[in-house]
Order: sequence, then structure tokens, then C-alpha cells
Amino acid sequence: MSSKILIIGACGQIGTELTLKLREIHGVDNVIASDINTRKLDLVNAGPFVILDAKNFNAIKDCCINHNVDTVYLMAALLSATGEKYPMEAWDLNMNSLFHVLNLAKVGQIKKVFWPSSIAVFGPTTPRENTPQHTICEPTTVYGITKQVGERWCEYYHDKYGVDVRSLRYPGIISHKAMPGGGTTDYAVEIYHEAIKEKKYESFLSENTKLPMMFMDDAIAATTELMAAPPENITIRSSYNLSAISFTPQDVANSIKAEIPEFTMTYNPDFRQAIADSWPSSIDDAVARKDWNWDHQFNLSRMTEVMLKNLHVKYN
Ligand code: AKB
Repeated sequence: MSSKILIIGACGQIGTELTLKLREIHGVDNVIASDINTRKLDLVNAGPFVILDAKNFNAIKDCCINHNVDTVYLMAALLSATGEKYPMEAWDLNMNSLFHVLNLAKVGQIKKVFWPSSIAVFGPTTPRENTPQHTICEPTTVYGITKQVGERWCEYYHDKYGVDVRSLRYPGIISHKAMPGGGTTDYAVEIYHEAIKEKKYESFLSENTKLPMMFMDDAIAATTELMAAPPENITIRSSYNLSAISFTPQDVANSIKAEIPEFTMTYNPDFRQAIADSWPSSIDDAVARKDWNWDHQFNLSRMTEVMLKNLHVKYN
């Protein structure tokens, strides 16, 4: 039986598109999608799918054994805004799922692991502009704490047990195929949907809140390129800084207005503003660019064009 890839949390925003891309690269039958439920029927019906609770070690282990899995992408997580509402649940899911996968890799049951970290590892004491790879990380959200601690464990498992674990500090990801859920950067996706549907949007972040962001195609390319890189090129086993564009809610509104002149934007910041204020506004990802030739393709105007075009088709 040929070796397989397992995606845990395949129905989420990134998991959905990662599943499609990995199936394109490796073949549909070699990529097993899994999630806690079958909420995305199109994905469930498009290839191998198993219901899997990321907190259940035995369920992950059995799935890996039964399907001869050698690579796991662990995409299940509670994000920053949801994590503040349910701190213990965020800790439980984000940490235990990681330990389960790292421990399976430690005993050789799986050979390679991808685990996403986030710009949420940074905090108010981190340099905000061009945040370096190695810098102060004092996160103030539960999500950020889980990602920071997870990074330390990834490096530990690599250094002590030789686990081939690779990770990226994703910025806010913008996509049109699946909605994000429970993040602070979610406004940058919602705004495009509302622009097409209602021609207006009320932002939960203030107009000048600049955050690092990335179009989904770039995020997926970064993920598959990192995983394909020769191990000797990977100098960072905690998590790589990754960067493409930085913008404010006002910048996105202006780029939408260039296509939809009647679009209007209002601002009503909520508890997510404090989370956004604790994060960097731009990221220095020179190490990723040097180690595995990372480069992004999408700027704000190109992303807006693609988002609006695809959502127009979806809603009309
Ligand atoms: C969030 O907003 O919580 C996520 C992230 C930046 O990791 N999108």
C-alpha cells in the first residue's frame, strides 16, 4: 500500500484548500481529509474522508495505521478570538492535538509533520514593524500562548527525537472558498463577501489597524514548498516567519471601492481590537526566503480582483 497524507481539520479555512492542492499534487486517493464532523459535504464527497477528533490520540493513531499515513498536516485549532472566549478548550485542542501527532512521529509511526503557527506568537513587547524571525515573543492571547509553546515543542521534538516537523507563522489568510472562523483577521474575508452581497461592511477593527495578511494561494504555496524542501535547507524547526502584504481595513475598503464605487465601510471595534493591537503590522521573513526560496505572488489589488470575481460568481 502506498504511503498517504492525513489532513486533520480539513474542513477549516486553510484545510479545505490545502486538501484540494495536495490531492492535485499527490493524487486524490493519497490524501485523506479528516475533521470532527462532515460540515463540508463537497469535501467529504470528493475523496477519502474520515471523521476524526484531533484530541483523540488513539483515533489519530488508528487512522495512521489503517491508511498507512506517513505525513500529517495538523490544521485543527481554536483561533485567537474564539480562544479568548474558551481558553481551556483552546489550550486542550491546540496543545493535545500537537502532542498526539508529535508523539506518533517520535515513535516512527509517521515520518513528517506540518503544524501551523501564527503571528499571534508575538505580543505588545515585540518590535511591530518588520518583526524579525528571532525576537521577543510575549503573546497576550491564549491562542498565541498555545502557538508559542507549540513552537518550542516542535523544536524540542526535532532536536531530541529527530522528528521532521515543519511550521509557518501564518499571517491573516484571505480566501473565497471557505470562511475562516474565530480569528481576529477574519474581517479581511468577511468584507469581500459583504461587498458583493450588501455593498457595505462594518469592520470590527479600526480603520488604521495594520496587520500582516496573505492571499490563500500564497499560503498554500508556502506550505507545500516548505514541506517539499530538502531537510538540510530547513534551519528553523520552531516556525518560520512568513510575509506577503500588510494593510489596514481602510486599505481593503479603498481597494474594493476601486472595483465597486458604491461600497461603504463603517467601523465599530470590539474586543478583537485589543488582540490586533498586540500583533505586529509587518513581518520580516528573510530566513524563509533564503532557506527554501519563499516568494509571494499576490498584492492587495490583485487579491481584491480575484476575491471579487470569484465571490461575484458565487452569489450571482
Ligand atoms: C487569527 O486571526 O486568529 C488567525 C491568525 C492570525 O492566526 N487568522
